[in-house]
Amino acid sequence: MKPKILVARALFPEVLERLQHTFEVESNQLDESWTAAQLIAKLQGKWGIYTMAGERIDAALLAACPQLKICANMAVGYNNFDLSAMSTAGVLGTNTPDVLTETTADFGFALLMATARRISESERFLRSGQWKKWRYDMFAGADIHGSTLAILGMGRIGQGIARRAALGFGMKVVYHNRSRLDAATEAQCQARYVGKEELLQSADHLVLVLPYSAASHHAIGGAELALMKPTATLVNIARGGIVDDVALAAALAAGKLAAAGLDVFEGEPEVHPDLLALRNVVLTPHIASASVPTRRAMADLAADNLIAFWTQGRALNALNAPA
Ligand code: 8YV
Repeated sequence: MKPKILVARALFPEVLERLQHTFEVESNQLDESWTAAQLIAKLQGKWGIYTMAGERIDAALLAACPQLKICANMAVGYNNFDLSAMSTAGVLGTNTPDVLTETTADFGFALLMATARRISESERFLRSGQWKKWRYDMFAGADIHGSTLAILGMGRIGQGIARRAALGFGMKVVYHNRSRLDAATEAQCQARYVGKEELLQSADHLVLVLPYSAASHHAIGGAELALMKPTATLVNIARGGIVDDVALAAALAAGKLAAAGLDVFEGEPEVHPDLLALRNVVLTPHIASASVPTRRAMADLAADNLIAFWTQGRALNALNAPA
């Protein structure tokens, strides 16, 4: 008999079909939003769940779903998983690293350039019919080439951004991370390790690419923003909650920071009204990994994790060692 799995959100039909070869699949192609209680009800009798980083897997859910053995996230970030509760409950977590690295680094760069060069703001101006004449300082922004790029969080995506910056745009790259990279990787990225304070002070542009955890909650708040240059740009493609959105909006409104490009938000899909009211922000709906081939590769890899765990007893991207 095929084991039962739940696919929590809408998914590529071809990937659903692949899953159906191995599993009895209950899916959510209507993309309904489920409460925690509805999710628990749907998980009764399920061996696995295919998640998209929005579904919270915690001790309460695990206690209510004793048959669950694997949660496969279609995302590299897995802050929706309480991994220690999952290990205790004997439940495996998996994610989708590597396949999204270059696409997400491309987007980090796109958001940086749109923000520093005021592309969204100037397009809004043009579309609203305000462009009557050219002016010497019209939408003059900050340079990318030759400037200092500061990267907080230097995993695979941070390194991809560093390579683009150094090799493509002649930027000086500094980074801060929990652990320093080895010398060969630093040389390849042409990146110099600095302390967090120096990182913030030296940044012409700051890009955030660190994972979200209790330790990184509000890693950028009022005190950190106060260390930055008033001409600097901040880009967050990591997770909402890493930046204190209220403090960021206040700094932007007060001219203590020039501009911000944000793909992730505290409490998304809600966006704080103070951010929505600002002209000097570029706001995108969590799309950093959203190229068609990459989203398909992520979807396939999450499916592969479920299939490999069932057929071979080993997932490709295990995050924990369940008890
Ligand atoms: C996902 C992401 O698209 O992989 C991640 O961690 O943030 C994005 O690439 C998003 O989490 C939905 O799965």
